[in-house]
Amino acid sequence: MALKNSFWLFFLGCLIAITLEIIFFSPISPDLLQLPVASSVSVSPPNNQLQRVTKLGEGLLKAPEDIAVDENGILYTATRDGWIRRLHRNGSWENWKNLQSQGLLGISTAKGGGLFVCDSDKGSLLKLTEDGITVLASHFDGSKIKIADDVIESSDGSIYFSVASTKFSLHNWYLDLLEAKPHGQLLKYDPSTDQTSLVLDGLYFANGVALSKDEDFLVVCETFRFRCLKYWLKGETKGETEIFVDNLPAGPDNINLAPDGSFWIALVQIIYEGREFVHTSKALKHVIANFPELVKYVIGPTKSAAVINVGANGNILKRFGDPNGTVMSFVTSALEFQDHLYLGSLNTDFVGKLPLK
Ligand SMILES: [Ca+2]
Ligand SMILES: [Ca+2]
Repeated sequence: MALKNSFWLFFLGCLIAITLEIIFFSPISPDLLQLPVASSVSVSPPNNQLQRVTKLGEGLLKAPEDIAVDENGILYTATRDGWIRRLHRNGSWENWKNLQSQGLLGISTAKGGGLFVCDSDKGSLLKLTEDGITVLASHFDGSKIKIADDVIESSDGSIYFSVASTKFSLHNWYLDLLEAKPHGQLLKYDPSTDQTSLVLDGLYFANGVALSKDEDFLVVCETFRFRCLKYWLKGETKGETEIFVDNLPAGPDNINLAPDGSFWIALVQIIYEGREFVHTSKALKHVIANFPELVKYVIGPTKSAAVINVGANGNILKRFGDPNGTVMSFVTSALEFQDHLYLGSLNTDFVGKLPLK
């Protein structure tokens, strides 16, 4: 009997020691994730519209996360092998600039020509022109920028860019999701002073940024809160923030202004269906954060793809999808240009082109 008791004491002791070890040496101090409310998810029924894309640059483009088109109709994309590649009007692809990075994310065209690029590997905001590459911002508030995520230039010359996380880097982005705390920021780079300032703090994985047609507000998407915020730049509410669209069926990634003043938002399914319970248990979060080999069983990217069209008032107007990722999966960006939607993805080797009419 004494032997049996001492076994159980030993077993209990080990269990307590392991638990304490997991909690005290955990790389995260988690909160519970606020999952979207199921009832507001059904915007319009899921469909297979994204399966109608034609594939541009197939085999050449390794995970083209974001897309931009300049005033001459030249299409740019940043790929996982560090290249900025561009598609000329005659259909030929050009390897334009190599940035020696495996973490190129959001891009957007510069008004006087050139391209802004977020390099999450080096943690910097870059400007590329025919003449060369300039680092606009690499530090903020005394710290190295981590996941520079997306960028947009306003007519007054200000360059707004998002930082997904100030705590974690891109290769362990899943820890930011498990921690479920708002480590994201919206920053503003002023080229006239070469200074970077804080616009918004406390964002849940700040991702896509876009300006409204009149530039009276800016939208910034919070991937891990399943919503996008509206930040007023003009008018009586200047400087105030409100919810633009929330309870999205998946995490919003890049956002682009459409010619009619609406927005295209790519939604990424990062949480596996049926595994939501992990995100509402701090204990399970600690276990997964300590054993990264478990991550692939609970956190995506999953195969499904979805993009939504949202009016300037925040109403969801259209939804295109490829629910099983048959043709396009993990779509991260949707850009409308001349009656077509151009789609970027972290899971394809092409840019999708979808006719809208
Ligand atoms: Ca962009
Ligand atoms: Ca992004």
